[in-house]
Amino acid sequence: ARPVVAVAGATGAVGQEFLQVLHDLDFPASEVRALASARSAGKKVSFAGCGDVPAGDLTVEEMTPESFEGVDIALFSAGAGVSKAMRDAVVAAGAVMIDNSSAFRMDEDVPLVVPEVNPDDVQWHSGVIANPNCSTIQMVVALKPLYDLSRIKRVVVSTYQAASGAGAPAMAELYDQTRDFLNGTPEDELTIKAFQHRIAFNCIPHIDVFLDSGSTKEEWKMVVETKKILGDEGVEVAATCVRVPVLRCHGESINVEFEDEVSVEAAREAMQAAPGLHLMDDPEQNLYPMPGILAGTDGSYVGRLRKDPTVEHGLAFWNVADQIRKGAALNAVQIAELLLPSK
Ligand code: A2P
Ligand code: 11C
Repeated sequence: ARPVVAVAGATGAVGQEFLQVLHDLDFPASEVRALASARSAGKKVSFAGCGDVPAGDLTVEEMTPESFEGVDIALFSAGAGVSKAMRDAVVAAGAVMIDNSSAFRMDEDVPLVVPEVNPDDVQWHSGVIANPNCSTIQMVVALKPLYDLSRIKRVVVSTYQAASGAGAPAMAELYDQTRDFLNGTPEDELTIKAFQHRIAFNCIPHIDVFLDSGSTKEEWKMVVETKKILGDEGVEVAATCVRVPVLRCHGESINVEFEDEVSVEAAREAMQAAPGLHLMDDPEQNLYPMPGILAGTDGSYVGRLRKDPTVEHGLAFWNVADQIRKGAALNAVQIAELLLPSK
């Protein structure tokens, strides 16, 4: 029988995108359930249809442990606390939880999967498969073909992360604050809720909480998740994560140091052939990936590929992806595809 799919957090930024991606990939579902908090119960969310499910509004149901009876695949993006609270009910119902939150990513019995990089890891799940952090996903899609040319010793990455990474309300805050700022609203009257500071016309080097090490948790995630996905604890990652006033698409400046020589030409060829990765790299035509032209796209895009002459075997490049699609919803639905019987 075709799977029953639950979308947990269906009213959120990623939840809405789950519904869009289920349609875009025509996921072969027999039923799709939209779940959110009690606040949204009874609301309608529009759905373009997939599999046996026709296009039409879905009525949002309050998420409770009973919501998962009869469900085969539960796509979660309702926050780590909700994932933790619902895990047992989902697994007891016999469903597989594909969780976009950070709740279980580093658990030993939970695979952390990017289908272009480590698809086989889905096989050892015990009810939960974790979707990595968005900034990690787009980077490892770009690193994998390079890693296959030579082991990677060290990655230095600085991110330029879109407001929507912090959810739909954060995206609205950037929009409204920019308008209010331009209208002359005094600084102390601007609404600042989603971030620690004004995001309009600003950059904030602070995503998630600070750790004792001095790094943020977002930076730590890029370090530990990259090692787990590549299956190599020896890959060192130094990350600095910055929020920028962009609505959608994270940008990343990435420097890679290899064990062996990797020429720009060899890297270009390997990246061109890699699944889910697109080269957009023609400086003479001013062509390189940018958030302003890539919102809504599915791939991880690379440009500005060049030698890093400051280390023995080094490359540098610039990477952009729509972090709500490849960084969250699309990656999760691609994981669900790996679970289909024909795959
Ligand atoms: P709701 O809209 O009813 O609050 P975002 O990441 O864009 O902020 O979205 C978060 C998603 O998680 C929303 O769909 C939200 O539903 C849902 N959510 C938040 N808290 C809960 C909860 N306690 N139980 C179920 N769903 C929740
Ligand atoms: C951001 N990367 O841009 C975060 C959002 O661990 O899934 C996703 C956090 C996570 O704010």
